[in-house]
Amino acid sequence: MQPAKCVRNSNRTTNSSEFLFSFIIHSAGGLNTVEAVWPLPQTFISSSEQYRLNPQTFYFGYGMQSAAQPGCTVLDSAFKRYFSLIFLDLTSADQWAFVDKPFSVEISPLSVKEYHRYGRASLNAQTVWGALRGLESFSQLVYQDDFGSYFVNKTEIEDFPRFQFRAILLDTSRHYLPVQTILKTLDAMAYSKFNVFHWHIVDDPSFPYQSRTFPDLSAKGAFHPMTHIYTQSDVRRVISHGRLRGIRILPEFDSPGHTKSWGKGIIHKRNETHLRKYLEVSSVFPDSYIHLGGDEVDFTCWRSNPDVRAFMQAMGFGGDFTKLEAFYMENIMNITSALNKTSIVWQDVFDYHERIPKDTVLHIWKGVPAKIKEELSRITKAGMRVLLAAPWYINHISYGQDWRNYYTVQPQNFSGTEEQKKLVIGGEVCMWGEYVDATNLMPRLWPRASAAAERLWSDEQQTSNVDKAFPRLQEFRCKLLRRGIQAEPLYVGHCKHEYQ
Ligand code: CP6
Repeated sequence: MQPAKCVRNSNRTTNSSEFLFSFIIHSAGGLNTVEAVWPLPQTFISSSEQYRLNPQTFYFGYGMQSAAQPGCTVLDSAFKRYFSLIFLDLTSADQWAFVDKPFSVEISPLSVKEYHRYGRASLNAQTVWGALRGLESFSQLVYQDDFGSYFVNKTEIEDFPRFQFRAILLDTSRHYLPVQTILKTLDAMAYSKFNVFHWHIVDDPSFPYQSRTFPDLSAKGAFHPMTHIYTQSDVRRVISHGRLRGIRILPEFDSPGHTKSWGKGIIHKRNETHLRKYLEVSSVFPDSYIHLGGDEVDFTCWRSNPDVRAFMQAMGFGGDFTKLEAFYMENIMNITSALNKTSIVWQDVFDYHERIPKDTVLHIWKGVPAKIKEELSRITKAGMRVLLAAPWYINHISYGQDWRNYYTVQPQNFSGTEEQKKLVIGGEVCMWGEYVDATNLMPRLWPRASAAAERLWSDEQQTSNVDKAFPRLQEFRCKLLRRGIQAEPLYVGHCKHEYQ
């Protein structure tokens, strides 16, 4: 929880109100840089006027008019983080005297003209989350000359995200990912302005989540009951690390399919177990969304079970397993609603269900491009919101520059009304874990996920040329290396700061 020091939505982890941040840097000087910010801001006006930053005197501060003030931990800690990221090699810091005015951050809607009196660089945002995005952009503008001095060019940026949901899925069931690896991924997500971490935490192979209510699930279902689990304190660390970076944690407890690992430690008391399970999930994870899964239900399993068949007879479902699936999903979607949370489910659920709560989000994961468009039309026509994952299976790899495919996706290019298109709330890069663990996660994710990040953040028209994006993404990848992210190369070339 935040003290009153950072009013305006800073307590909400759910509403990605990152809208409208802008900043202006005034200066006098010489050199030039390319459009240095990834993903591309909505408005970006830069000049060759150069401005020198002195690490001895530079600081981030709150504007006098700002609704956020010292004590707002989200911004206090972001100031520290971005100071370190900008001045990574402080040991060789400039020694000469130079008096900077502060970089000031305003959290309140002021008009552009009012910035000037606060200093040479000022950032204006409607929420702390918007301010975080602005700090990221500012940090990407700073560069060093051959002598190690820091510079920023005079720049004006106005920015906001095209889509409110910009997610990355990690799968911690096929392989366990150490908490450190997850935290590092959250760091890198913030660099590309992703704002949702979809934690596909359990699945068939293992159940690493250590439940308060049902400790046997991980005791018996994890790869190892002590070393390959996420304790309650691990989960809290992930949530707080994400929150400080403006990243919501969306937990997925996929069922009724993909639940083999649950079998070892489950308690067989159907209704009561259900409620207690979702009560725990809804209280451990503060986000207002819960992902319920609902994909790829294998009916042969149910068919093989006499208890299941007897239950179906009693319920009047006959031999129709889709009715049983509908019954199950409706049950857990209603429990989720009763707990004041919104459900996200994989698209399969749409096919068998008439009674889906209206606010449920359908998650598109399958199909060739033509089929995906059809599905987007069909589901949004029913007035349901959709989240698009299918074009961004980043766990799939091939020789060459497949980031270009991720970049050229057009999430709203399907037949439908403007109203329907608005129901596309965003997209998700999926890293399914069958062939991925901590050894190869980072280079597989970055910078390929960043290509999708620009599609989800930036203006469609301004980012329609993939060849123009190439040098910018190469440059951004070098920035990731400098920050210690093992991002793989896009093609032939070198970076000033190679990965150490
Ligand atoms: N695991 C779970 C998966 C997949 C899904 N659910 C999946 C399978 C094939 C493809 C993409 C995703 N590995 N639990 C489906 C959402 Cl191509």
